[in-house]
Amino acid sequence: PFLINVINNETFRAGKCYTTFIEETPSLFQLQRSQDRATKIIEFLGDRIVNATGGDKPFYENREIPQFNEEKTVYGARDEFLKLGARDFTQKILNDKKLYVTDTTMRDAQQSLMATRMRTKDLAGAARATNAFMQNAYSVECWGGATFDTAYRFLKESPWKRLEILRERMPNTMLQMLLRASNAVGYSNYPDNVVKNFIDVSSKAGIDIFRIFDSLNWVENMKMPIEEALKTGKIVEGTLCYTGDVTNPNEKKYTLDYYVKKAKELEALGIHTFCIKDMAGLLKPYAAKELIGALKSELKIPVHLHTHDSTGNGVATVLMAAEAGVDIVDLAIESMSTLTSQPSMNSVVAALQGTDRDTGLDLDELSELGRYYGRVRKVYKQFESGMNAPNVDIYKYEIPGGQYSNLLAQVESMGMKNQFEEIKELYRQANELLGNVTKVTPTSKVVGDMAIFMLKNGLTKDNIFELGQDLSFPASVVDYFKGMIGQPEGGFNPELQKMILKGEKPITVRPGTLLPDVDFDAVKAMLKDKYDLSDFSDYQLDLKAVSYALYPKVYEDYCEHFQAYNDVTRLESHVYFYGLRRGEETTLKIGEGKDLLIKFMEMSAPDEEGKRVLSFEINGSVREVTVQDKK
Ligand code: 3PY
Ligand code: ZN
Repeated sequence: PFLINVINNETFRAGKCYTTFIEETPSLFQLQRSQDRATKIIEFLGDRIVNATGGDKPFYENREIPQFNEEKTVYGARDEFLKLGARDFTQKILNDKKLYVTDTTMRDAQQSLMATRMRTKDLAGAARATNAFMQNAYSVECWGGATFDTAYRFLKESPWKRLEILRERMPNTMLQMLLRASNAVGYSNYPDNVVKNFIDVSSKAGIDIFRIFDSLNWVENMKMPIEEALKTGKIVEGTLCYTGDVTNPNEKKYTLDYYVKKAKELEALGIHTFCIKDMAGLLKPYAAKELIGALKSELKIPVHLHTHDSTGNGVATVLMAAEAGVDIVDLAIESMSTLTSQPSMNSVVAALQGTDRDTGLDLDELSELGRYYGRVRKVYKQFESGMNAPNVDIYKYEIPGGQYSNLLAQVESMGMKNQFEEIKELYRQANELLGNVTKVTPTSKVVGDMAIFMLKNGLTKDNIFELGQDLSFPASVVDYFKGMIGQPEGGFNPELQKMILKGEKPITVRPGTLLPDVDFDAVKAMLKDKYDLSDFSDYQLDLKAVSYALYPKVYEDYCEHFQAYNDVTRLESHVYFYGLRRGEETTLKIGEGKDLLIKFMEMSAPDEEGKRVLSFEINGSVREVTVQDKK
């Protein structure tokens, strides 16, 4: 009976793949719409039930979203920003005593704790309450960094749709994103026109604050994105990554002078605020006091501090920075804080209550949000790093929080679990060989790849010139030495560069100047041709073209998934990751006033080809699907 369905619709078969497609082309779907949706969804669920991995499957039913007083008028930082504009607003906060807070829960906290797997549905559940509770805060970091590609890649959802939903639910809140300068939200340099286009459409899609950093603190790489972001009228935060230790008398490179000099270079480019991005949690409390003190006395714009709590010193660092006059700090809601994440917002808010740096945030409200995230977090258990205590080794190895767990997983998958101590030491040595760089996406990956390569090939910093001559080094390491990420402070080790490049000539200019522009008209024409996008506006086409330009394969995989299974974003998260348990029901809203009640009934044993038959009840009638058991 469901032969005449979406799958067999010619237009659809040609490749329609957008989450709003069905809503926007109702004529195609009127008749078979719910039946088609049901078929696709149970095919998706069947696959998850049979093939999902991840050990103990956590379940989270009875979604309870945080409560807040919906009657109360909210006047947030965004209202003030819209009234005053970027320059006047940021200059005004310079005069405020209160410590402004950025809530990182929706971006960096979930990126650092659970491999960026938090789905839009769970973020959206917190959004309205966040908008109300953060009215005295500075911003909510909710987009950019790794969230862009992981949304498509692992969650099969559109990051643009996420931004649209969050924008709509947080109208009074400044939405902040992390931009990796010429790497945009990717892992390598993009042509200039891709970066420019991305900034332009992100601004139109609702971003208020662009935090822009370069993984080598190479100002040359940051100029163009900063200039472009300034053109949007939004707030532009120039950022330097922190490494080393400014209080170490032996520190020769990453000294107070280094940071102050570069911060002033960024200030001269016209940024509105300046940020120290301590991605590995290396900024010790007394170092924070010195560094923030120096920056505050030299800069005429607000200073923002971003740190991680991997060493357990995060709250102390933030409080010392507050003492030294920092204007804004990044913190995460309690149940999503500490360890590889940001220090706890609740702790800092409590610590400063009644002082002249009181944040103006309410602890009961933060607890309400904390309880929500605490419930949601359980579903993501399989993506957590397993780090359950702070670790001051991080000061020695300088491994960013998110990478620490990744490296552990990589070493485990190579069957070398008991060599984790060795890999940490090799990471330290690899960093030295690469010229003692700031380690953050993508340079952190280069150092990590080099360390793994050294482990596999028995290399150390002492024997690498002897044993490394005939080896071909990982692509990321070769690219780094070619200058394709940029120029490191102090330059490359020439001997190592020669050995790794094997005769290839490195570049010394900004890589973006050498990459040919992407022809966006051609991309749009190709997408239109392939996916028949006649129903979409120019703006929507721009978003799709930028996604394709950044991640062609990941984006098309997402499109194919959409074709096969339709929109999976409305499923509850445990259902999305694991399917349903036998006898479990889920309600799926498929349109205004249209719900599907889906119940998983039975599953057969696999036949000789490994196929299982699963039966579901959908709004009372039984349907079966056959699923290949891939386990
Ligand atoms: C990112 O680039 O995603 C980061 O969070 C870097 O710290
Ligand atoms: Zn971070």
